[in-house]
Amino acid sequence: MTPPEGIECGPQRMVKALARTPRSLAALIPGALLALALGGCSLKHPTANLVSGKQMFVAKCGSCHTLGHAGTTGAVAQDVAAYVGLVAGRSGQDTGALATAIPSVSSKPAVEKDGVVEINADPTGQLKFTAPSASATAGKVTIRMQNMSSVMHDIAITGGGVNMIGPIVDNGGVSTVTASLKPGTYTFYCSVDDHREAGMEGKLTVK
Ligand SMILES: [Cu+2]
Repeated sequence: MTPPEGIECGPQRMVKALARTPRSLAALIPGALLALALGGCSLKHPTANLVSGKQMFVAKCGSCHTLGHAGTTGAVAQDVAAYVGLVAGRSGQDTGALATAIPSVSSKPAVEKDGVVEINADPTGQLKFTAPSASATAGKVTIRMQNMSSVMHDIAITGGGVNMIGPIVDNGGVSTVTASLKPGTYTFYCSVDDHREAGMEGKLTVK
């Protein structure tokens, strides 16, 4: 069967791709080639909808990452594609260099000091706050969130009739909300996209 226009495959293509690949990526290549070999040249994939994947790549990633096949312009996406191709069909967790590629940021409950609770965004860009939970004394409380990453976040609080959302910030920006809080349990979260669902939320206990 001849592959559809725009889709290259076969051993020669793989050798060419390997020759162009930076040495740092070489370790990823056997797995990526295996995935290609298993996937053949068709658009069928055992676990993913490739058409939907391309549409989402162009809509959400294409402004920053080049992928010739998708016709997008920006910085090179080969590394991203190689990683995703390697792990997409696999279960379990990354091992070796990949396991430690994203540094884990210390995460401990935030405690209010002089009316301010500091809950920062994960500086590596993960959808996490640096505190999984927080506590404060009743009264005027400011939640201060600094975001050193390039992923846009805000800080928001909800509960007990309080609903406040701070400004969206990135690259070192600070987002704050200030509210008069009675004793009780509140939820702090990031309201950007689906960050809250992804894990950017926690409980604020006020006593
Ligand atoms: Cu966020």
